[in-house]
Amino acid sequence: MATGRQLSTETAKLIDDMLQGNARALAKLITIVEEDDEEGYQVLRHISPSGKAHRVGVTGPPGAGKSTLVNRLTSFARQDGLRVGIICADPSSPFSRGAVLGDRVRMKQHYTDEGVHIRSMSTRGSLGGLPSTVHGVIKLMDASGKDLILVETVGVGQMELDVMENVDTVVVTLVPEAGDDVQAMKAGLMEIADIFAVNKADRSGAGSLVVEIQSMLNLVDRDNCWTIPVLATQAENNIGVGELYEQICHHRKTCVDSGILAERRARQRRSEFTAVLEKMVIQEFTKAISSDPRLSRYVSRMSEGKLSPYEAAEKIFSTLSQRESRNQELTQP
Ligand SMILES: Nc1nc2c(ncn2[C@@H]2O[C@H](COP(=O)(O)OP(=O)(O)OP(=O)(O)O)[C@@H](O)[C@H]2O)c(=O)[nH]1
Ligand SMILES: [Mg+2]
Repeated sequence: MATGRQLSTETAKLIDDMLQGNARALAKLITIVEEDDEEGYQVLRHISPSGKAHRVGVTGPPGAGKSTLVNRLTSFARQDGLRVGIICADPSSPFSRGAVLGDRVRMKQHYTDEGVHIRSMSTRGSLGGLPSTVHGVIKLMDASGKDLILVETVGVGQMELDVMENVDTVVVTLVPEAGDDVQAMKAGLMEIADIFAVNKADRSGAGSLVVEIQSMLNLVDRDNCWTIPVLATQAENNIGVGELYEQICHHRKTCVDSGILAERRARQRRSEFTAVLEKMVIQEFTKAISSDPRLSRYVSRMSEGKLSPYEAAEKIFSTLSQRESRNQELTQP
């Protein structure tokens, strides 16, 4: 990571265009950030997101109706005059095969709306969820002036935690018939949900699931300034989605007023800082190791099992630290 490097003129122009509201420039910048290389790093370094956008995660089991809900929520937000960014997980996971095509159909009306930017992201690299670059994409959408950013994830496992790291409000979508899967996921979902939507409430069992979640919530100790609502929705028929939209806005306001949003943002900044630092350190070390036969030898001996990974890392770390302090002594007047 050559931190001193400047942006290429071409990318600098894209950033200018994006700030003027150019959707193609935003799309291109997202691609650059998704690549997760030097240029992507430079883009994220040069943009300054306002942090104004409300980031909402919509998560839940495959096929729960998340995209249909996102589509409906987008319509409500557009009626309020908000500019919307949508990020959805690409169907490289076996759960959501064909989702992109499906999402295109479900979100058809918004594809031609200039106030809406829809982006599917590949799930490569992270199990079942969005890649780590999702945070960068959220920042780009924020910098481009979106007021609401909806992030849809297929919520199984580690994913919910990733979503929570990057958003302000988490909507967990469940369906009546999900049965045992839901049972297994519930404990984890209780921890992260700010709002529950029991979707497909046109089917039987929705009412009892709402009651069940409410009684489970009574046992969980969460922020006392926010009571987690459990709503029955029918995304398909646009029933209950208006109330969900209102609760999302209400949650935002509560978080701002109580200082919870500031806390969440501080946590997000810390984790971003750690991630950037980790990446820099690893890149610097990798470069130093490959250009120094003595250090490379530690790595080979470690691979051969002659040195433990701990010993190899310690030896390399102390060699490089000593070298750094010698350099500092030499450069001191
Ligand atoms: N009966 C009923 N079907 C619904 C409702 N909402 C969505 N669906 C249907 O459920 C199916 C899945 O909807 P999606 O919105 O693609 O669900 P998803 O959670 O985004 O799915 P993945 O992204 O593949 O995990 C579609 O056929 C929808 O038409 C609802 O309220 N009731
Ligand atoms: Mg979907």
